Amino acid sequence: MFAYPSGSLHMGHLRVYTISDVIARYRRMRGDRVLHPTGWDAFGLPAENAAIERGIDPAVWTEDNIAKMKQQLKGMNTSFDWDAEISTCSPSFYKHTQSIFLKLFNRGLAYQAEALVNYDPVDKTVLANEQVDSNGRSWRSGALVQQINLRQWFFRITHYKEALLRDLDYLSEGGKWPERVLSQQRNWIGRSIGARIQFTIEDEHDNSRPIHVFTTRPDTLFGVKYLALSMSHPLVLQLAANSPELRRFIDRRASFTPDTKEGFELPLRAINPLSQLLDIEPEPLPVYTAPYVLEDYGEGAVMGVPGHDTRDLGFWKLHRPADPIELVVSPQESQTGNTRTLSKDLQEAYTSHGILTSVCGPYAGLKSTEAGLKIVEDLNKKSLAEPFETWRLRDWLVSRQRYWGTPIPIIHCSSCGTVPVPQEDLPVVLPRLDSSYKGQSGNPLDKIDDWVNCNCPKCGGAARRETDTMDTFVDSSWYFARFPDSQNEIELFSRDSAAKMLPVDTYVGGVEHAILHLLYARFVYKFLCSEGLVSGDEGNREPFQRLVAQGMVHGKTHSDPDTGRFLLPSELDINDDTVVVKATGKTPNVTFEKMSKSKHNGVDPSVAIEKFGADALRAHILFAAPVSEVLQWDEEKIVGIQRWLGRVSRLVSNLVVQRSVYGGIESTMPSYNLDKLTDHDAHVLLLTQATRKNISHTFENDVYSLNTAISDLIKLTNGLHDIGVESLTAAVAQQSISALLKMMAPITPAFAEECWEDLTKYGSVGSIFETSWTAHIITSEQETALQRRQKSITCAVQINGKLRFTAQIPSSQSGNATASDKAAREAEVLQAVLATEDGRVWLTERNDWDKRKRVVVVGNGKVLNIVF
Ligand code: ANZ
Ligand code: ZN
Repeated sequence: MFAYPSGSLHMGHLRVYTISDVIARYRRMRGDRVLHPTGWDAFGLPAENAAIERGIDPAVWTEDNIAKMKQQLKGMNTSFDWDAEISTCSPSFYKHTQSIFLKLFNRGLAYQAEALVNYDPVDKTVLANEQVDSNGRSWRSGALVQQINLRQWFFRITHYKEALLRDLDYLSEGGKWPERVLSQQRNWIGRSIGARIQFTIEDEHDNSRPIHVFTTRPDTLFGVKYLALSMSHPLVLQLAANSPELRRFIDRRASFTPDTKEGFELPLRAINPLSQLLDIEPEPLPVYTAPYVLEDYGEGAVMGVPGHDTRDLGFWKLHRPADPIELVVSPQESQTGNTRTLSKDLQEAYTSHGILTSVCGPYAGLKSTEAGLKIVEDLNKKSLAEPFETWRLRDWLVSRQRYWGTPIPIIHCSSCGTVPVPQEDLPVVLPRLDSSYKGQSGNPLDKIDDWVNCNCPKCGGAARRETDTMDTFVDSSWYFARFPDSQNEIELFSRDSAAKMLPVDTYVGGVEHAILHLLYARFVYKFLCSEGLVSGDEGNREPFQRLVAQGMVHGKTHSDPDTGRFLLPSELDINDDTVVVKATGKTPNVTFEKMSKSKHNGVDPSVAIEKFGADALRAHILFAAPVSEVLQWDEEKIVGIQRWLGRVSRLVSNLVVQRSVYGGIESTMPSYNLDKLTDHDAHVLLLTQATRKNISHTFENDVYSLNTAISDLIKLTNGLHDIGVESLTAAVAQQSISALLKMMAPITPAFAEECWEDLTKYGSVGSIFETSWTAHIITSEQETALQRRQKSITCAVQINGKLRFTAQIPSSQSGNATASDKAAREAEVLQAVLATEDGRVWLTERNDWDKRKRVVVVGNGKVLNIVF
């Protein structure tokens, strides 16, 4: 995902681009043709605010920021294809954003309608949501923001709702996208299958009329206790005309929270359609208007079933505390024989499916789903219900009454109406915003007369340009499709380049974009497919074939143990292993939280790069947490990575020294004479081979586990270190170390390249990135042969008489016939045990190896006894 050019990278960028860079570099080494592009999501409010506050041209502000951030990205050792770079605010890009708008318009998928916007009555301007503070006031004038209706542009994303939902199944196959993102998409699209049921409403004068509700649980129809209508239901508005009390209730709407249980009883009665169906005496039900009923969902009306719906239960208990609650569905079959289950003090609604109870007449004993279908079917015969589907997805409001966005290519003519700008007149270029805009309010475009006034493309008469610009989500809904052909002036991209490169193979980005950005991109891609611009099989018209969604980076946060106040770094006394609050001398509370200015826990990636080097940071960021999880940024832990890199670099220099002995490099599979290899050689070759297999798998299929790739590489390094280059056959040392460097190269590119250069000074084989990546460093026959001779045994290690751990060590090769054989075996056992992680911890950390008193090897290495 490309970045917003705020002016400086944040830790999230460091994380996301490290991941994508590792994948890109690995794929290139594997021989794939890789396009690893990036660009800038360059429109949006902050640039415009800079113009208002400081009189800076948004274009200049943005370009400056891009230049800075590009330097920072390069400082991260990323391998982006800068040739393909795009910026959404450049006319050469937004020309095509405008042409997508026109294509949508021509298909009736871009349209105008009235919608509520935030309006500042003092500045007389429309505000973005970000410009309204938490008290509902304008960020600039401080006025209470009003909601007014305004004609705005929409994209008809709902036209694609079925495909948007269905194709999530395709993305779910084989784990192409993470399930949590898929379920967020599913919920947002929100298809509900249920029924539309007709009740009869009677007023005080016994006039009756039908009203419809949408329900997903027609099986609970026997348990309906009331109806609730939204506050803008036509019936409610009609009644409000003659009821000041109701009017006052409706006027309080802005103060209701979404989970309020408030309601207002209307002078109406409702009749359950079941009474008509089953010919039973109708029991009139109360009717309310309630804020919890959404006006633009379903029918804007619900049937209240307190026994089986949590919100309905809360509502009922508040308004009718003395009335019974009916349970019409029960979990078990055995209870179907129960008579009416009545209760006033039901604590929890029974919201699961089950079996209909005996109150349900002819439906008693049926399972919920079956009963629901049957009830609707029966009601349907009398036109009292029909199966019905409701979607949560709404059309996409793309109008912004702002300057710094893609101009909507529409001209308003008093005789011809809404006229699209002809394709050949694109781009409609934004006029420059000079310093005179400082301190002004409203949409600057409205005031730039020589831009707004134009001629109608149809009749040639005087006309006005549309001054709304597009939501920046429109820019980012298609930018990725531009990369394969980013210089194309005529089309979005050529069919040829699209056919070669689209869809995107791997898309990496923050999980915070799980809903809107991805949904919009999926929509636009499907549209481009329907237009024939991209080919894609039905069912698989998806822009991102694999999505890697990384978790957030949280910062180390210090707060005062007494007051809970967040502390500035300057308020802390930080020593090597202690941190105290300067003022009180107490130890601060340490937590990890989302980085923010108010918590003083932000980390500037550039400063960290200066301090630790980009490669150490890249490795650390991957190592510190699995890709999908929150990463707790703790710089104290980078030393571990630095130590590792130091160790690798020493291995390389040791090998370079040894090199006078051995000549060439890059003999990937030397024809080893296995018989001549030592046990150490065998061990190292097998370890390198295993590591290579793991790493290839991780880079290719399991990017989410990149953290384990680092630990595998550290293990291999330690294995090589413990044995020592000098104890290995030169060719083996050479091969393993160059394999290690290659595996590190995608992660720590500069470091690996530098080591590689040292190693190949005499061989001169070019960049490490030009070498090939093979999944095996020895043939599988060699591997089996080595494994056979490398049989290991389990060694029980006792320290001061206590069994502490067991270790896998090589079995004895010689027969231990002589005393010197025996001594050699003892040395071998000790070395093998020390080379294990447990061995290191128990013998060198928890105990001081140099202070050992007695070491006894029993049974050829089955037991090792050490006394300290
Ligand atoms: C009766 C009922 C009984 C319901 C029960 C649920 C459980 P989803 O799944 O999200 O689509 N509903 C319908 N229209 C509504 C509106 N405009 N505002 C608020 N709520 C509305 O939810 C569908 C359910 O949400 C519907 O099924 C309805 O409550 C409620 F045991 O009908 B149900
Ligand atoms: Zn005209």
